[in-house]
Amino acid sequence: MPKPITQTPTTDPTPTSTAAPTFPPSFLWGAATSAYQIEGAVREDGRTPSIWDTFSHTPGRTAGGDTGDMAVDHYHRYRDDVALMKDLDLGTYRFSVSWPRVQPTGRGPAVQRGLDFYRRLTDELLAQGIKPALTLYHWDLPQELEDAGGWPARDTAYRFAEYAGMVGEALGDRVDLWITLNEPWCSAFLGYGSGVHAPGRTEPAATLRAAHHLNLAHGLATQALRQTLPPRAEVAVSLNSSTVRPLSPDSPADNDARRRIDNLANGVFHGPMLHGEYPADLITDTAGITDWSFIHATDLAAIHQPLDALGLNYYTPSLVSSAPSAPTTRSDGHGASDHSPWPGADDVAFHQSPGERTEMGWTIDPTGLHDLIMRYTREAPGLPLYITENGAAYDDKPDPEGRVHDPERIAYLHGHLSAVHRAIKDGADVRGYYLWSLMDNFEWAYGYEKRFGAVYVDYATQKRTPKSSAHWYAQASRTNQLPPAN
Ligand code: IFM
Repeated sequence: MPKPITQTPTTDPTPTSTAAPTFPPSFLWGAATSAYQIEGAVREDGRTPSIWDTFSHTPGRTAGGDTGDMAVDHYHRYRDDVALMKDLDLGTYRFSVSWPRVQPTGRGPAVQRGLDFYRRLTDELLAQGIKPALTLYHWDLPQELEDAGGWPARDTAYRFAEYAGMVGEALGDRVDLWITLNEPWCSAFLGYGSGVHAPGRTEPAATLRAAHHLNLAHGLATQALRQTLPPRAEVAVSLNSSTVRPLSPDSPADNDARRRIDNLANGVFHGPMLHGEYPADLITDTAGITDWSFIHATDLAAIHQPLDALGLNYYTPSLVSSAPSAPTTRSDGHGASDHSPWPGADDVAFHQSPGERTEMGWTIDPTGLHDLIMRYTREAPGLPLYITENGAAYDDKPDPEGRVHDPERIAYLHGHLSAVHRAIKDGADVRGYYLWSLMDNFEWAYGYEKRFGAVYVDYATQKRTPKSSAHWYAQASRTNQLPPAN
């Protein structure tokens, strides 16, 4: 992974005025996490292993052999964590439910002890005036479902809908914002394509089958939720839609590479979810890999459910060019693998966008977020948007007094929130923003090496220390305005 360049951090380049940007009065300020990244307690109260337990315990899969066994022990510390959120003036908190905790093995009845944890968590949030936002699937597929075929198997979509209905029934009285899937692109393309995520398979055709069954799972789960949730509840999905740019804007070949990656990154999900069809050129471009005969006659109608909102997760844009002899190990920012996550696009090269980078090696570019918001404002007119993830990893360390100063993260947040503000001014209906992440946690294949938190966690003691960015963000949340970045 390239080292980040540390210079003056990038800000949104076209601020609308010098006054502190003020957000709409109902704008929600939140932070996000996910179950496997924070909970720990992987063997408690009936939970069974997920694909991430298996993957992280497989030698060589994660940095340092790190696992989520303990993570940041949120399962036992949730009360203190909610108190911390209250101290930080968060208006909303996005968390995910661990499927193998509430429905071990992915089949059969829900386990009360598993559901009770999320009841206690949401009760605590509500008691503190923090709106819970619940994600049903943030990558922790019960291992038994992977053993039965995983996402490339159609049955997994039915299993997910059943699970969604159970959670909807149990928590529908206290959660008003529901997100079916988090970043299905990562589940399909990193889990079954490049294999850098669980379950670590590297099968191009299975990647596209997985994408379709994730789409189907989203549609069926949305229907199941509608049957149990009160009318006030919003149902959404969080896509890590990518802003894809051609290396040479005047090159037809680079523009064609951009088009193909855009279909594989974005259209493969938003096509069926928002428009009820896959992009026709995605099907023809990948004809050498699959004939897509796994799409059944009623699937597209099942996937194309009315949504109440769309969640967008954004970190950095992609820069691509046509490269007929592109190497198979790619620098597309999604981890090193000899297998491409992009089926049928071996002749596309990924480039590092110019500019400063975070500790992930990801270029900081708030204009990519503005572009993304405006794209979905056009793509889905009238559909409210939430930024369900945005944030940056830096190599944070406590100073001798134990304080953690992270001015780079403040600059990153300032730049991206300014871009959100600019998009709202340009007519986008963005209802809220969830900083990734509330606290440092298990960053998947990178283990605990990368710190995304606004709150520093000392992994030896589990002590939480809000970084200066947490205090900056609390002020933004309290005042509904962006404080200066320095
Ligand atoms: O940590 C992840 C999160 O689980 C999903 N979105 C991207 C984050 C940073 O890599």
